[in-house]
Amino acid sequence: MYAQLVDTGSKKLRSLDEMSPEESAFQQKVDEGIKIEPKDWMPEGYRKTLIRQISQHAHSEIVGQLPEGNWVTRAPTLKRKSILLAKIQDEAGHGLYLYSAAETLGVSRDQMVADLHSGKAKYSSIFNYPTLTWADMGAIGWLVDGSAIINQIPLCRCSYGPYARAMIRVCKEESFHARQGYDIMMSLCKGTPEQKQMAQDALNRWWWPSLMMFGPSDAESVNSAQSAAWRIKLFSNDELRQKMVDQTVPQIEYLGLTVPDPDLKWNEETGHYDYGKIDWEEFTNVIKGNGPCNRERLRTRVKAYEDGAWFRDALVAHAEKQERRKAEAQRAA
Ligand code: BYC
Repeated sequence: MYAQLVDTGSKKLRSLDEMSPEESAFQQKVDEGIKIEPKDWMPEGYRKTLIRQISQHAHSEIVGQLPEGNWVTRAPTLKRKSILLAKIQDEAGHGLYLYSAAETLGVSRDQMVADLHSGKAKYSSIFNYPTLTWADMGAIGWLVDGSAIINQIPLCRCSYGPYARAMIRVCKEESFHARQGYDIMMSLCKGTPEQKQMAQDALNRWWWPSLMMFGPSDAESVNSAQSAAWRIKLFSNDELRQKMVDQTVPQIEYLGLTVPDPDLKWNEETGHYDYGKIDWEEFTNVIKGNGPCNRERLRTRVKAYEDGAWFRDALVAHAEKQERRKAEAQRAA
């Protein structure tokens, strides 16, 4: 599929001969698997694509704290509360690594944050759904972080050095998150019939949005061909989505839950599960800003940023004071 994607792309994309000498040298480096670093020459489109993807990814990590933040005060035990807090804090860290990686491409943090707050920049569709019960904490860790890992493991080998390196630590932490999510689901499924029903209800609500996380189908994905040629994408949206289904169905069966897809069945010929039709209209609606929680998420984020202004001002004032003291000490010496 990846080869197909590159083939489809190369029909539209220019060949090495049609490129400027700089661009063709860049493409050959990418083809040979040599990492591109911030000071290397790169096509403007490559820089812009990376800024778009890495900043969207960073925003997703930051906005992704909100649905789980909703349950910190209501976690069922102190142990679950401290685990959830640690996970949410990890997501903030991921956002910071990613903003830093994007900054190496010449965009400022202030600009990226302004684009998120104005609604110009996207973040993952998945974080625009509500978290109605404690089981949603299990479903998010297991399905959402699980999908994130499937998407992000290949990014550890992508062509842009700072992004690839940031992804290594992110993936390690995400795998811990996915396990804690599955652990919550296991406890609920081994509990009372009501608890098991709560787990099934969370699976029913998060299953399809989790499949949508991987982006539009390959036929509809506008950025894939070029991103594959630049080795930003090593696998297609549909390929990764299929991997998620194949990996997760046995986990659902182990929990004794039912996949909320009447069309799901094992295909002997392909060696993969066939799954039902994804509601792409719902996906388009969510990424256009009309999902169940889009407005609430942005409002909360903007308010948090504004409420934190005094703290950022204090940090800058402190740093300036330190600088002045250092300069005075140097003059006195
Ligand atoms: N949501 O041509 P396509 C996490 C947009 S964080 C919203 O296939 P591309 C976690 C896409 O941007 C998870 N928008 O695009 C955090 C494009 O629009 P623009 C975030 C989506 O970029 C906390 C248009 O649709 N992970 O896991 O080649 C707690 C056409 O799509 C979505 C990443 O960001 C979506 N789901 O491929 C727990 C990973 N899908 O920008 C967990 C890095 C597509 O042209 N990103 N769009 O206006 C990627 O791998 C790629 O950007 C995508 C999309 C596969 C997501």
